[in-house]
Amino acid sequence: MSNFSFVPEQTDKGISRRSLLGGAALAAPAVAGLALSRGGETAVAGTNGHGAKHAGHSEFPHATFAAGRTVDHKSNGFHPTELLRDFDYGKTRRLASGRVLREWEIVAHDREIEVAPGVTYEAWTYNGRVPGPTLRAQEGELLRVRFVNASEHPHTMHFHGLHSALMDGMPGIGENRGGGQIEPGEDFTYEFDASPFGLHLYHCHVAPLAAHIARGLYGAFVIDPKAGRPEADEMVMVMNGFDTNFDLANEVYAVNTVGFHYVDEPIRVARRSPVRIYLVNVLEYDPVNSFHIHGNFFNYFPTGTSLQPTEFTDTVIQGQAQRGILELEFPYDGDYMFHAHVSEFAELGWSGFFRVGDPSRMTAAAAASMYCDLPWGKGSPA
Ligand SMILES: [Cu+2]
Repeated sequence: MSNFSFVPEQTDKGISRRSLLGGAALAAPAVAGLALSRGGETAVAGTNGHGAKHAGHSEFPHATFAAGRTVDHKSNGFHPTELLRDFDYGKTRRLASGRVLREWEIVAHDREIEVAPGVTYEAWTYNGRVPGPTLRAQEGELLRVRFVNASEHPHTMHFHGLHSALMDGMPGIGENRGGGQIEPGEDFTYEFDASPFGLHLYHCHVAPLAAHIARGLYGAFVIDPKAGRPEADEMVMVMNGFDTNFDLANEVYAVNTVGFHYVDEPIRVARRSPVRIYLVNVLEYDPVNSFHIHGNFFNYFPTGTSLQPTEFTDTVIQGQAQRGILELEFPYDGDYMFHAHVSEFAELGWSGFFRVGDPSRMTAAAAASMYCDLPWGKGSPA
């Protein structure tokens, strides 16, 4: 693995995430089986990112954790490709006032999930998945979320949005009215108006907060404007990470939990057709995250609270809980990478591809431009 010859950093809690890029990590039990490789081969020194590296069983000389292996989606109980376009609209009924009441039931469970091939993590989940369901409502509705805590730990659901303190999912507030911290076996129903329209999130707010969030208790929360948004192929991307050895730094980075999933299964989209991405950053232990797309630009709507974009760009930075809506179209067929432009995150799983139309119709120039910017395609960093 001399192509990724970082010097392993020893911490008092064991091996750090940087050592994963070396190979010393293979000795760490919590990350056993996690190896960074390129396509069908292990990393080789002296590659130039083009040419000979196209050999191997995979289509691309892309990075992955363990060539030819994927996580067991069935045992995880969720599949990142399906989760991408899975919006949970709950159940609705019309109240006597004529207003729509929208209801969900969310259950917290402790559950082991596989975040990279062979790398399991003792997650805490909403409805058994990480991220939790993408709750979707329309501006002005009355929302009711019955939260049942079937976990062995106390949790809450803290929504971003406009609501009263009692509905804030905040330990210590409203404890005498059934709210605040929800103990194992207890339940509580949050009720609030769908406001403001935009892209929000929810997460547990029990201390230690970083641990409760990092374990997987978060999800996206979409409130559509009354008039809706223009028709598009819509998808949700929750940028997250996993501290698999509990040293307060992440070993695996991803969009929708499974590192390199959208490299192994590129996201299929139609050419010259609107795509809308609901992008949320919930990453713990790192101050910023980012999203960058190759060969394209997008309109960016921070928090989705305005119908006017603030920026036309190819890269956006988000701190934790920042989120925004991206709108774009792909003018050319082919495979287009998207990844964190924090190269370390990209190399540890936060990378993927869009597969536009028929990739066999892409030009040689397009193919070259796709690969020459790979952070791991420039030879040894040493
Ligand atoms: Cu919690």
